[in-house]
Amino acid sequence: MTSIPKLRTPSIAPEVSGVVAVGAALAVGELAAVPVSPDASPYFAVGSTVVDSTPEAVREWAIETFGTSDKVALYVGMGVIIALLAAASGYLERRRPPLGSVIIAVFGVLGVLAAVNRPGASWTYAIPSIIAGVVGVVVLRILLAQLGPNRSREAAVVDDEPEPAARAPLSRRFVLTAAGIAAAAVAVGVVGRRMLADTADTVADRARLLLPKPAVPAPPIPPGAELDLSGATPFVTDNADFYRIDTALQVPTLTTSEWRLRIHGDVDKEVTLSWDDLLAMPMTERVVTLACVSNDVGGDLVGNASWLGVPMRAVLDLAGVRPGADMLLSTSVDGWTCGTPISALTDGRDALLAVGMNGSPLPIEHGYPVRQVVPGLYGYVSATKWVVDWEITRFSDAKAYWTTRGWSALGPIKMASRFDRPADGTEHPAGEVIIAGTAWAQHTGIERVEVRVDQGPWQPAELTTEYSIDTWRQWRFPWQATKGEHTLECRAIDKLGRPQIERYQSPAPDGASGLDDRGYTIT
Ligand SMILES: Nc1nc2c(c(=O)[nH]1)N[C@H]1C(S)=C(S)[C@@H](COP(=O)(O)O)O[C@H]1N2
Ligand SMILES: [Mo]
Repeated sequence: MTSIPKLRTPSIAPEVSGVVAVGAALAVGELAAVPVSPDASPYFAVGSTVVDSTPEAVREWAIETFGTSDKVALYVGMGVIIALLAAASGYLERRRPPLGSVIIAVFGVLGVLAAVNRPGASWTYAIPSIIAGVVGVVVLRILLAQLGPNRSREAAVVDDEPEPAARAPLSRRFVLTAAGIAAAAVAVGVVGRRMLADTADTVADRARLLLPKPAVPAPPIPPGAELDLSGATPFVTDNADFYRIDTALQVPTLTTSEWRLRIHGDVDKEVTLSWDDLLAMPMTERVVTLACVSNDVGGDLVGNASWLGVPMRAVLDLAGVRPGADMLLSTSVDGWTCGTPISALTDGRDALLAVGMNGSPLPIEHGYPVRQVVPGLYGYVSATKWVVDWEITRFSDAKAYWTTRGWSALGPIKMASRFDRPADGTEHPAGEVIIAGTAWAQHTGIERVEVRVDQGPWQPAELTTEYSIDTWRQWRFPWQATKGEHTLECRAIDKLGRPQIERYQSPAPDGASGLDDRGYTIT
């Protein structure tokens, strides 16, 4: 066996380890903040907190001294302080373990505290700092382990002078490991920072945006459309509660000035729309219930929102669809594709190229700045978010993302009804128990909802006021519950008199069918 060649020990190996470890931690913290928020980055959360809590006098002094580069000065200053503390943590971890690890862990805790206290932060803002702290400690230990045993520890206790022996011979492995980790950290940090900067631009763009008033506003929601019962589903789903489904690992970030929609294929003339072009067109506001094909019986991958946008038909007319074309193949900025029947965009229903959701610009994860919403079709064949390209084509010529993965090319939403309250498996005293739920039959409308107890006769539930055939409808069923274990089922009947399909089918390939049920114990 050949031994690893020993190099002469530079006296700064433990300090270098500390700096590399903390650098790697901060770099990973940047990347980990990407799916959360720019404000969740430990470095910037702490930096912003320092800025926000700086006394006015100090701030004025900083602005006077550094001018517009006051923030740069702050971050450089922070960098220097962090580097010194990082070096100290390496030194201490070598001589008094685990003191260095403790310092890094304290950094992590400060990051967590700063991040979760940023405006609008949720608990998820803590994650990047926690990951960063763990990475920092692990890297520090890996690097110091490469230095071999610290033969001076006992000696150091006796004689507090740093001993030459405290500097164990440095292996080539240490140099390679430290350099490798440092290089990886720089790469990870640069990528993370760039992605955060893109997100920050889009966040700022969205915050500045003022949406136009609709030329055609949505009819007001009658008070009777919503049940006033705890545990019942609100008629309009808050943006923060709206289900999110997409293939994007990293939410696409696109500003309004970057956005374009190119319309091509079987058209009379190719057209490219800019944001200003789109906003110059009259806007329509519509309340539409959106559902995911993956929503299983009783599931909650369905939501109802007020959308503001330009009718898709008006946009198609700018280019002119040639006869024979039957599919709109839309593509998002991240390359996801979706095939929508042109008939569903031109038959008079309120298909929108939407820019607003419940009175605000689209949330970034719901497609900012522009997405599609088509009543009656599952999201995978209609609701392209971050949409940038429309190709007019034919179903016989093109296949979209999910169709190539075995899902049906056409995806009309199947009628469904579900229980919302009380929760499954709960206990209630005998007597009246108010059961409530939701039902939808988009673009046909709900005529009736029925409930049966223990496979008995179907009994009518009370329906809330209908808003439109494109929105879900809440229902309630005052049940005279008797002692024992009971199973309740619900079903909807649409305006064409068709009952919901009772036979269970799982979501693939074209949406689930079957009856939702709940079990209750009545005492
Ligand atoms: N760009 C893009 N748009 C997309 C998807 C996607 O993966 N990428 N998923 C679709 C699916 S399957 C559904 S159900 C809806 C969900 O929209 P939401 O996340 O706003 O609720 O978006 C649709 N639009
Ligand atoms: Mo979906």
